[in-house]
Amino acid sequence: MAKKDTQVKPGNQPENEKTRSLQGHTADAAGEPMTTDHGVKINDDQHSLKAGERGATLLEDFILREKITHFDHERIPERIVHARGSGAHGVFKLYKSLGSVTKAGFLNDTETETPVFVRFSTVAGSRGSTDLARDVRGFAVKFYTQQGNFDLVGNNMPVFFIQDAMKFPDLVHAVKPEPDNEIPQAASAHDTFWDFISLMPESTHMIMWLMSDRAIPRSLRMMEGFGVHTFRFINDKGEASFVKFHWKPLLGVHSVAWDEAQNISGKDPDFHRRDLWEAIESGAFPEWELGVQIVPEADEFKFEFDLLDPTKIIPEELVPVQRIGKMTLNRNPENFFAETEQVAFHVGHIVPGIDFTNDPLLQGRLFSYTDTQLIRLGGPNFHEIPINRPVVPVHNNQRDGYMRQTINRGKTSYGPNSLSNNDPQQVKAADGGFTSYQERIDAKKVRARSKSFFDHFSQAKLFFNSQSDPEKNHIIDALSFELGKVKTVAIRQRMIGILSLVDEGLATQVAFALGLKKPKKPEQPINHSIPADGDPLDYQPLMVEGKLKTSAALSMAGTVKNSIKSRKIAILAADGVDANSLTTVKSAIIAAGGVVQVIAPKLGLLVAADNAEIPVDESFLTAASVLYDAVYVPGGTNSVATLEAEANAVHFLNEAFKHCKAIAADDHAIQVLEATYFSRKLPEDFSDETVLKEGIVMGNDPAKLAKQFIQAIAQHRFWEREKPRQVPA
Ligand code: HDD
Repeated sequence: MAKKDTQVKPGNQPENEKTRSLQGHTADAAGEPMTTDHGVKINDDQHSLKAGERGATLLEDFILREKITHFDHERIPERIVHARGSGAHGVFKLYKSLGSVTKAGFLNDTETETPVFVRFSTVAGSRGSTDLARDVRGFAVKFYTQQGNFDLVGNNMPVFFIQDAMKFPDLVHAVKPEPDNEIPQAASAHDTFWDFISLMPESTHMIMWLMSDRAIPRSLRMMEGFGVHTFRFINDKGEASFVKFHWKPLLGVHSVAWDEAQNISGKDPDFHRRDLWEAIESGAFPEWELGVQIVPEADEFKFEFDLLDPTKIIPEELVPVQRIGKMTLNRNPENFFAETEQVAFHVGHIVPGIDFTNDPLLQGRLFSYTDTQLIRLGGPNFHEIPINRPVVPVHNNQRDGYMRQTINRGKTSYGPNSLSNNDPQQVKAADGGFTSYQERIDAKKVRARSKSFFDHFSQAKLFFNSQSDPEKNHIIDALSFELGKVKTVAIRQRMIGILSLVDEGLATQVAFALGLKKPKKPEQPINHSIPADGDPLDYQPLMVEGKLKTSAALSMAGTVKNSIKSRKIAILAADGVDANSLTTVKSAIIAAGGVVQVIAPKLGLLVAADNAEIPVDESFLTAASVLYDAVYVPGGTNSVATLEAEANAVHFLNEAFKHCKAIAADDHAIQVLEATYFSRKLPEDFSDETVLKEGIVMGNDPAKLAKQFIQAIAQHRFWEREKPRQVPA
């Protein structure tokens, strides 16, 4: 058993059973001679073999041919969805045993540390697209358990666009760049997506999530994860219960502003990937608690919605989330392609103790994931790629195929056999052999959807009504932006009709932004998922008034706001800066776990007023306020005079204000703030209370100022500041 397997390596990157198993496949060229792929030492890798110095290149040049051929074949097809992703290794540790509901070993033994590999992703964009697209984020976790691999292939939103896998290719075709001109990249703001959505009322709940700030996370480390479907837990008596999986980030759930997201896409399209990488390199290991909502099988029909419908959540008020363990990501991959690109997740990778339900979206996924790996990774042996191998031995009668690595010994590759003692042997259920849950089925074969799936609006309303005012405004803005990019007015109008079934105010405000008439509530939205012989009246959505009006867990407003760990803070300075004013605040932020960068007109060293030399991390040319969580301006007469006259410094502050970030300045730097747009809006006092409300700190005592600033940064954003919406930045 892999007990307490973690050892800290230099660079804070611990090893575990899985990372050690990968070591057997690594290569390190340090100090080694260069060879061909076949081990022949190479004398000249810089020149091709020619007939004379100016002569034609010779076909016999096997070194040239090998180098170019390998290069020509370097790329594999990118994932059809979730192409852009970032991965990390880590461990999962259980807090309390779930033995009464599941026999899954890694959910029973609190001593075991289970190695994991996680890949986060955006959905629509290509491999090289920006991290900050408005999109769902994939949250896929591979647990390398002692009973084989369990993959929890989820998203950062708990519901999905469609109820049946049959519609997945339509959804993806609609959201991907349009087929004639391949525009736009990594964006849902275009006609085909909204055409499809406006004809698919079942996607309304998901659209509320997608238009919320959940779609533009501050960091991959600050988002929730969800298994989405209802799965089954099975205990050692063969009894089943339903389960929904959640990941709760210990840093809280935080997002950026849309204007900020769009700017980050230009300034640093790798923003999330870099953030994850740097956090792990610096030892600020990202952590999530695994949560479960468990529903006894007997309660299957006690809800207003169908547990099998993937467009529904189970509100936490109805079934609380039990936090049962913690995942820590503590090691970056060594090679992006070998690990993050070649990792193959599959909702069908389950272990004894976990089983599927009949959610029709889940059922279709069970086919799709192996199928896609066959084309993406080139054949049936993708499980042998080091990142995909379980940490337990693999024995069966599967053989051969492209790129087979295993050298299976012996004469037999069939069963039953008498020549090899009938090995490999099947395993009794009591000894850990997988047996499927014996669900009773007595049904006619039909192409149909259950009427219990026909309420498309009550949870969309629940989500919208649970948002804080700034969050509601962001949803209105997002819809106005997205539909504003749609060229076909009829599509915009149709969407307004759908929105009016969620909230009249929402629909009215979006209609206003689009210059459309106040929406007329459609009597019944037409559901276009109707079979050729179906009667449209049989397919109309049901208008259900949900009993629960709001659910606190759906808003990000109440999330954890007690830490600035790994937050990035900019200090703007120039020659002549007051070293005490700078270093006191810098040291306090670092002590609180924040990351500080000094930004100056040029790179190199700053000479402080007392002649101390202070290293510069970024110049105004390479940095941008959107890449930071907060900004501080220290005192020092010459530094302040330079910054006041530096348009980039003033812009930096204006933008930080516009994006509702914490801003601090030494009293002696007041003239820099006076050069900003928001000088008219500076608070009248800097009491703790005002600072926590306004997010702006000033003072002449750097230690006190640092304390207040740190509290303000922990609040993440001061969204109330957006109200005037007039800041030019
Ligand atoms: Fe999927 C990839 C999550 C529905 C078919 N999906 C993929 C990834 C995630 C999800 C996180 C990326 C895995 C990685 O990092 O390699 N998918 C979801 C969730 C869904 C969902 C949470 C709904 C609840 N997916 C879904 C359906 C189908 C697919 C209904 C097809 C019927 N998904 C795929 C795929 C992908 C994939 C085409 C592309 C790359 C891959 O599988 O490995 O098979």
